[in-house]
Amino acid sequence: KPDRDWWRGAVIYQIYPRSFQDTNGDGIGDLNGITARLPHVAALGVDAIWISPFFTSPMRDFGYDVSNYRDVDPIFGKLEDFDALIAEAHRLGLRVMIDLVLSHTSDRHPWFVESRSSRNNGKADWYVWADSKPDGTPPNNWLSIFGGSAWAWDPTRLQYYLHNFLTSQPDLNLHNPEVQEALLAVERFWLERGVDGFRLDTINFFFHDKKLRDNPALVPERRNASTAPAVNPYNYQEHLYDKNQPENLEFLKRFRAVMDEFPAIAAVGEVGDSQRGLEIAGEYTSGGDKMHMCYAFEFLAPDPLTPRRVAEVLLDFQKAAPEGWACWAFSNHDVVRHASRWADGVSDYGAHAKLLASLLMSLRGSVCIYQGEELALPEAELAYEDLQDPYGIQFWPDFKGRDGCRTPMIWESMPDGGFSDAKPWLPVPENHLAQAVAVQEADPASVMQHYRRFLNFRKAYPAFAKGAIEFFETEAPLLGFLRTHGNEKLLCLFNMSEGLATANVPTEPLEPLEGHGFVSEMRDNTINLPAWGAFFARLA
Ligand code: TEU
Ligand code: CA
Repeated sequence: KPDRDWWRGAVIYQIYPRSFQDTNGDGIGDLNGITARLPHVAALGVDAIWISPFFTSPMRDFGYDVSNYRDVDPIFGKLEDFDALIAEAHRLGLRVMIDLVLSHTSDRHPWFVESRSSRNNGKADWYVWADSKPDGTPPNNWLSIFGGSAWAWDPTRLQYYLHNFLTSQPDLNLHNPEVQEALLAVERFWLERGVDGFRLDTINFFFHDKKLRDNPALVPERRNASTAPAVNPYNYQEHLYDKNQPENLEFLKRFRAVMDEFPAIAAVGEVGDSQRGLEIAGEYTSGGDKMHMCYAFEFLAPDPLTPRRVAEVLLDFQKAAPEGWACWAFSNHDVVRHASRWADGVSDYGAHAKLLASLLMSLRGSVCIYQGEELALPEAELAYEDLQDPYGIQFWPDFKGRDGCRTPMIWESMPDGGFSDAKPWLPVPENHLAQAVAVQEADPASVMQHYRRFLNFRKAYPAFAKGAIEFFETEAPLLGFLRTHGNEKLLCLFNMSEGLATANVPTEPLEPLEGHGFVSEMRDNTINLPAWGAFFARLA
């Protein structure tokens, strides 16, 4: 009988297909490359993979601009290659989640080509079109995340169209029921093809205010927990009308109803909002009739990861939605790799990476880990000439874009990292080579082996995946919490610093757990944690 609840507390491995493994010598990763490397992913002990978009695309935003939802881009392969990928993943016990980008399409999508061709064609209302203001300026003050107004002028319709991201990523008009039907048909297409779930891109951007009201003026203090760079004015606008609209709940329910026609499908929705992200994530995952999980941005932001911050974020989420379910991540294809982002004051990078991995996988919620994170890869330093990401090109040098976390995966310690025989689409940094999979495979003390060990340890105690969480009053650098599930009560302690730390824990009998890879010293109820140390025990 299918495990409908598999997603709760699942660990999902994110694959960025362009940079995982090239098999046909064009310098770009492909689906066959993913299939070939799945044993590495399975050996880590994760539950599922999420593959960033591989659909037909002009690649202005590297696949997040889709021009055909029902086919594989020739750069990545063919539909048959995807079928083979699923089959191999399932054989290895991995579920497959694909990344659907339903909020916008590419401007090359036939829907948009038709929509922009006149004001009265069959798809005229499939995108968000509006007249200019009398002085010719855009309909309102909404901003694009990637810079400038969220409106672009179309010289044929003599109207503006909405784009929350690039001008080549026009926003679909989900207020139009035909658009909703078309998107649900795409969902069904992939479910019938055998996927186990979805990562849904930018789900809080699906609807805009129909009256196109202006957002409030920019306020500098507004910025918080944002992954977008400070130089971007988008950060300082209060997004009342361009996203997060109430109509979204009904569409998410329709999307869920289709998933529920199939056994054991799950979706993680990406909620991009630096002001109300947790609240919205909670709303979208409550009630059991919308998203299963929401991907929140809190730990992707540059804010240092302190014990207090971890507790605050988890408690805020719990308060916003006691029934909700979050999916936490420290790194992804959009932000500076956390090994570098949180490197201030760190000298033992390996120990730091192991502690963070264990903390992430001990939190209440599901978890996404991003390719290369298991190797503790640092952010790649790229020259302007190497940049591919339009976002980085737009805001350089104040913001360097997203290429630094998208460089190729490192398999072997050789100049191309074992990624490709050709010149890779982004350079392989020389300082990544010593951290190759093959190198870490041979070293039992490596970060990669720690991910394996910890994932294996985590599986033995269901409280990690499903349990409630309760924080202790601990002082920095210590973070402590209890995970409780049925009779199982786990105490988790983390030393988030490079110095020694001492903790006094409850007087109940403690049974220290083993197999997680950390060593600490317990005398009575006093525990001495070494630098970046962790301690796990079962409470009687
Ligand atoms: O990201 C949504 C999003 O909000 C990001 O723009 C984020 O704020 C930014 O990248 C942080 O640097 C998703 C995808 O993850 C991203 O790769 C796409 O570019 C974007 O949607 C548009 O589809
Ligand atoms: Ca290739």
